[in-house]
Amino acid sequence: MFYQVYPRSFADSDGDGVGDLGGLREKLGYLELLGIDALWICPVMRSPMADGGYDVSDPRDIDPLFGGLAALDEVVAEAHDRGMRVTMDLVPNHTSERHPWFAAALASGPGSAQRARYHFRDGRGPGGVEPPNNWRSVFGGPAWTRVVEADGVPGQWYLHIFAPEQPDLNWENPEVAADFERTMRFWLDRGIDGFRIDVAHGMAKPEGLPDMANSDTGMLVHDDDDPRFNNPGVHEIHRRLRKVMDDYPRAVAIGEVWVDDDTRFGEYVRPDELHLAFNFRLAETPFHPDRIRDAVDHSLGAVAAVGASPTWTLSNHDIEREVTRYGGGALGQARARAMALLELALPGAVFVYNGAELGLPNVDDLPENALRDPVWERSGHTQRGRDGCRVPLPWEGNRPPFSFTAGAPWLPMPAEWAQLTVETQLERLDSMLSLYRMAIELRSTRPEFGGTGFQWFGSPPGCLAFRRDGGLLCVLNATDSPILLPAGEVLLSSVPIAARKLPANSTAWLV
Ligand code: TEU
Repeated sequence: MFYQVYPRSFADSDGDGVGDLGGLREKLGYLELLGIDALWICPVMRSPMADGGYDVSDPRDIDPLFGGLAALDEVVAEAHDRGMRVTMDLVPNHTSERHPWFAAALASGPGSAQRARYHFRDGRGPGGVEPPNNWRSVFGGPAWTRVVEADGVPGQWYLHIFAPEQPDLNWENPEVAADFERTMRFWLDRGIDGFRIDVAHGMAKPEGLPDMANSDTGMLVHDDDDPRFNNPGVHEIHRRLRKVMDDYPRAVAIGEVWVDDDTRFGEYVRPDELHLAFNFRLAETPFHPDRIRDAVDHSLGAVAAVGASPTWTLSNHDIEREVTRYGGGALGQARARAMALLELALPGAVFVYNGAELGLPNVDDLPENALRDPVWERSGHTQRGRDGCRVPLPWEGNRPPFSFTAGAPWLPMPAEWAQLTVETQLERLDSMLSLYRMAIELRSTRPEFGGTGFQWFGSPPGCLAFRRDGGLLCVLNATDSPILLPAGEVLLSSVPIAARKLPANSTAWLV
C-alpha cells in the first residue's frame, strides 16, 4: 500500500506555512502506525512553484522550501529504518521555464542546439503571429507561447501542454533522455526506491505536430484521440527508462497514464516498460454498483493481458476528494468508508492520497484570492482548479491551522476540521482513520488476502460481492436499504453490523 504525500500540505516544520520534508520526517511515526508500505512524495525538486512543484528547474536538487537535499536524505534514512520505502515524483514531459536549458534556448535563437531540446516552431500566418498549431493547454488557453528574440522582436513559439511556465521537452533529442537517465540514477544511488512518473503517456509527440480535431476539449480532460498524449513513440522511451530501473532491482516505476482503452493502457506495463501504471477508473466512477463493477473489471482486464499488477486509487492531488464526490456530509463519509474497504480488498497496489484516511472533504469555498492552481488564472477565473483537494492536513487542536504549521497555512483550513484531526480520530474507534488502520493491518497480515485471483460472487441487485483466492469475501451495499449478509465471520465492516444486516452505503469483509 502506497501513501501519497503532497508535501506542501502534509506538515510544516519551519513555520513558513508550506509543508516540507522536515514535517514529513516528524510524521513518519504516524505513517508507520497507519501501516503503509511505501511513500510517494509529490515533486520536491527545485522549482519556482508555478504548478506546485511540477515545474522543475533543477531535477537533481531539493528545493530549499522543502528543506534541501539533507532533509530528503533524512526522510529516506528514517523511513527505511521504519520499514517503509520511498518513491518520488519525476517530471519527464517538461521543465520549468527557469531551467537553465530553457534560459539557454531563449538566449540562443532559432535553429540552435539549445532550442532543439524543446519544441520551438515559427508561427503560422503573415509575420508568424498565429501559433504553430491549434493545441490547447491542459490548464486552459493555447499550448504555445511566443518568445521575444534577443533583438527585442517577437519570434518563435514554444510548446507547453501545461502552463507556459512548463515548456515541453523534445524527447527525440538524445540529450533529453540522457539527462533524465542521469536524474533517475542520481536519486536511485541516493537510496530512493523508485518513481512516480508524471504524465507518463506524454513525452512523445506526433510527427509534424498536426492540429487537434477536437481543440475545444475541456481543461484537465483527456480522451484517447488526443494527439497531445499517448503517441506510439512513448513506449520506446519507457523501454529505455526500464533499462535504467533494471540496474536497481529493488526499485519500482509507476506511471501516471490517463489512457482509457484497456489494450492501449496495458501497453505501458508490458514486462520491459513501467512496473505499474495508475488506473484512474475507480477514482472517476460514481458510487453506483454497475459503474464500480465496470471500473474493477476494466482495471483488472487492462493489466491481466500483459501480466502486470492492477492499481487502485480513489483520489489524488488532481481529483476532487472522494467524500465530496460521493455526495458530501454523512452520506459522502459513509460511501467513502465503503469504497475504502472495497479498494483495500482488491488484489494489486493501492494508493491512498494524504487526507483520504481522515475523510477530508474537498474545500470548495476557498476565497478566490487564496487560489494557487494555474487553472484559475488560465481559465480566466472560470475554473477554480485543484486547490480544494490540496488543503493542508489537520493534525491536532481545536482551531486552524491544527498544528499543520506554526505560521499561516498556504491555503486556509476550515474550522469544522476540528472534528477530523488526526488527534481526534486516533482516539475514536469509529473514525475513518481507525477504519483505515484496521483495514490496512488485516490486508497485510491475513491469509484471506493472498493470491492474485478474483471472482465476482452472486449478490442482490444494487450490491457487489467478490471473492479473493485466499478466501476473503467483500460485499458492498449500494442500495438504500439493508441487505442480509451471506454466511461467514465478519472480519471488518465500514459500519457496525447487527443481525447480519449490512446497512445501505456500506461494505463488509467476511471470511
Ligand atoms: O497531471 C497530468 C495531467 O494531465 C493532469 O492535468 C490531469 O489531467 C488532471 O489533473 C486530471 O484531473 C500531472 C500532475 O499530477 C499534475 O498535478 C500536474 O499539474 C501535471 O502533471 C503537470 O505536470
